[in-house]
Amino acid sequence: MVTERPRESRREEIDAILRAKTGGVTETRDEADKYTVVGAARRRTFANWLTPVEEHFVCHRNDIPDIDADAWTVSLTGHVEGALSMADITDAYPTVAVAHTMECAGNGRGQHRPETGSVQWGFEAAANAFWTGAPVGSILRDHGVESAAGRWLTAIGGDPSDDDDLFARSIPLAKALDDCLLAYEMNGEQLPREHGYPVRLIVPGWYGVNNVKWVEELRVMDTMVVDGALERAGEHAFWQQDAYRIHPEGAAAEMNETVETVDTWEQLEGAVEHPYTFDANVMSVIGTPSGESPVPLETTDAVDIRGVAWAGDDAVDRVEISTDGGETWNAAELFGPAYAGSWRLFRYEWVAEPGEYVLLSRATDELGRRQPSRISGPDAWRDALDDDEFPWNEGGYAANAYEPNGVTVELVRSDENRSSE
Ligand SMILES: Nc1nc2c(c(=O)[nH]1)N[C@H]1C(S)=C(S)[C@@H](COP(=O)(O)O)O[C@H]1N2
Ligand SMILES: [Mo]
Repeated sequence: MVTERPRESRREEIDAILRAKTGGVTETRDEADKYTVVGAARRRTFANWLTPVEEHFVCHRNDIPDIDADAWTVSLTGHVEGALSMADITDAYPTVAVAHTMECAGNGRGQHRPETGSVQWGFEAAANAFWTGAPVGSILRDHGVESAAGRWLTAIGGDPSDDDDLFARSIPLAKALDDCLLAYEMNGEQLPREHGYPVRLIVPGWYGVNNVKWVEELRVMDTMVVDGALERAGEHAFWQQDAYRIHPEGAAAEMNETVETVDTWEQLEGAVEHPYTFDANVMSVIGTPSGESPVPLETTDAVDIRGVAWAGDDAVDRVEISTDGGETWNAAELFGPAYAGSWRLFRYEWVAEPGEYVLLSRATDELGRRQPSRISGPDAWRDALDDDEFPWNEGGYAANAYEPNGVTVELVRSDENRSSE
C-alpha cells in the first residue's frame, strides 16, 4: 500500500538538516528517495556518552510538518478526554529529563545478505541525548487514568502522509506511565523541527519508531492499534502491524491486539510469531580508534579502545573486546553514567604491536543475552539464534550482530608516523 516514489521536497529537507547539523551527520538514501535519513558521520560519535544534536541521526517517512506551536494541541482520547496546549504541557506538569538511547530499528540493516529494501544503515542510526518534558504518567493520571491493567497507549504523529496512513504507534500503558515523556527540549535546546517540534513522545530504551514525533493525539485503548481502531480517516495500523515487524521473506505479519511480552528478544525467541520492534536488543559500537587514520604507537603505549553499549529496557552486564577478529575476547570496563534506557561507555586498554587489526565489541545484557556474531542466511529464521546468528528478516529490523565486521585499524610506531609526514 505504500507506494515508493521520490519527492521534490525531500532534497530541500535533507539539505536544511545537513546545514543545521554542520557536518556531524551524513545522508543515506533509500532507492526511492522517500525517507529523509541522516546518520552519524564519524565513528567518534560512539566514543561519547552524550550525542550532540548535530551528530544525532534523523529518520522519518513523511515531510516535516510546519507547526505553529502556539496553536498546537495534543488531544487525549479513548479512555481519556482532553486537549493539551503547549503551555499546558510545559507549565501544568513537572519538568523532568531522561537520557534515552534512540536506535532506529533498521540500524545494522546493511549487513543483511541478500540485501533487504530501504535505507542501508551501517551502525550510524543510534544516539544518546537527554530529553526534557512532562511525564506522560502525570498527564494521564491527571486525566483520570488509575491503572495500566493491560491497556495500551497509541500516539499519533501530525506528519502529513500522501499514502493515507497515519503514523500511529502503540506502547503498553504500563510503560507509558512508568517512564515516558512528552518532550519539548533535546539536550537543553528547543526541540529541532526534524526531531519532532514542538512535542514528541520519548520511550526510554525502545527503538526509534516508538518515539512518535510531532505528536497530535494520545489515545488510551484496550488493545494496540489495529485496523479501524481509531476515530480517524485513513489507514490506522500500517506502522504498528505491518511495517517494523520482524519476519522471514514473503511472510505477512499477523495482526495482534495484544502480546504476551514486549521484550523484543523474547519475541524473537518465539513468544510472538512475528516480533514487534519494541525495546532495543543488546548492542555495542566501538568509537575509537576510529580506523580513519593510522594510530601512532610508542613502545610503552597502550591504545584506548572506547565505545558504547546498550540493551533497551535491560542493563548492560558486560562488554568484551576482540583485537583478532573474534578469536579471543577480553573484558572491557564499563564506566560513566548508568541510567535506565541509555547507553554505557566502555573502555579497554590494548597493549599492542604495530600491525593491522580488526577490532570487535560484543555486549551481554543482564539476562545473559549476548550479541550474535553475524546475520544468518535468509532461510534460517529463528533457528539462527542457536548458531549464534541473528535471523535475517525481510525488513532488516533489530539486527544486533557484531557491528559490521568491526573496525580495521593500523598501528604504526610514532617515529614511522613522523617520517611519513
Ligand atoms: N511522526 C513520526 N514520528 C516518527 C517517525 C515518523 O516517520 N513520523 N519516524 C520514527 C523512526 S523510524 C525513528 S528511528 C525515530 C527517529 O527519531 P529522530 O529523527 O529524532 O532521531 O523517529 C520516529 N518517530
Ligand atoms: Mo527508524
